[in-house]
Amino acid sequence: MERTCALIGAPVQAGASQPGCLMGPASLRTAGLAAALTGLGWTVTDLGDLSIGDPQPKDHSNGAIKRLAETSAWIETVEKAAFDAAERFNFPIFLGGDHSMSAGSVAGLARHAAQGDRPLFVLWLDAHPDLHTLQSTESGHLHGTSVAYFTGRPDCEAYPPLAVPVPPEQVCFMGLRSVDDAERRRITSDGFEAYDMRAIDEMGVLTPLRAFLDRVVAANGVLHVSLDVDFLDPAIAPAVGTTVPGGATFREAHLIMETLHDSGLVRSLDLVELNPFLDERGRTAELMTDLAASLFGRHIFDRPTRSMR
Ligand code: 5AB
Ligand code: MN
Ligand code: MN
Ligand code: MN
Repeated sequence: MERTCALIGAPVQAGASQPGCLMGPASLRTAGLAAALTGLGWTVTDLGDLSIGDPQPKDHSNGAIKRLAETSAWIETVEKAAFDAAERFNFPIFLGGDHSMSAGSVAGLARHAAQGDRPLFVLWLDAHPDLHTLQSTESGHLHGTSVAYFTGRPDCEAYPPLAVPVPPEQVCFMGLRSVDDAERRRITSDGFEAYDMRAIDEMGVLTPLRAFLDRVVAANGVLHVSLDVDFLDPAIAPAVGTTVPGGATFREAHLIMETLHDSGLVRSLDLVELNPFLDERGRTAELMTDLAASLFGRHIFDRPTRSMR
């Protein structure tokens, strides 16, 4: 099987609570992401960084919202880039950038998957569910709205029109530990699969992950993984503006990636929210790179794996 991978940088930080994510793609490249994947037998093409023009400011009835025009322009640009990359490569990796980037990457990938008549499933590894609409966000930081957008919730109309929404039943959250009231209500009412950190403490990561992967297989789906730095415990991943204590450990995170690799279901990945200004000697960038390598098949001993399906 051909193993072509594309790196697409999206240095967006308009959606974040503080500046710095702009440097995320450069930091992941510096950590050696391309070489790590090449070493695992993949042909890696670095498509460089996307950019947006200078969008006209947009007003919104929710006065808390910050930098709507820029975020919208990024979503539109990343959506197109994601569709194109999925067309040309077996495995696109999107280098954020704050998590608003994923509103675009998931939307573009869902449009591409629909063209091949396969449902797109999304594994959202994050302390937060990012389920605010443009009405419900109180902070106004738009990195907290991506999932609401790509699942087609109302009150996201100021964003670009969405071609193919991802049904909430096709989204699985793991690692939740900071959930706002409006988000909590949506998780229960809309049928998202959600595992908070207590569930992971009680069950470990494999039981919930396998339950979700079984559903992807049953639906003949393809899987996208969106990895927010704050999924990880801040003690091992300090380079993020939204640290929440009690996150995933080093081995929990690697075991998820190793299991995802063995499933053969994953077709695309977001590495988001890395803020290199807050890093310590590059350790968070290196950890994110190593986690990507585990997803691409780095392992200690051989085990039976499935080829991409
Ligand atoms: B991230 C919060 N829910 O709306 C908000 O890091 C945090 O992409 C959003 O997961 C965090 O501001 C967004 C309090
Ligand atoms: Mn195609
Ligand atoms: Mn997030
Ligand atoms: Mn988060």
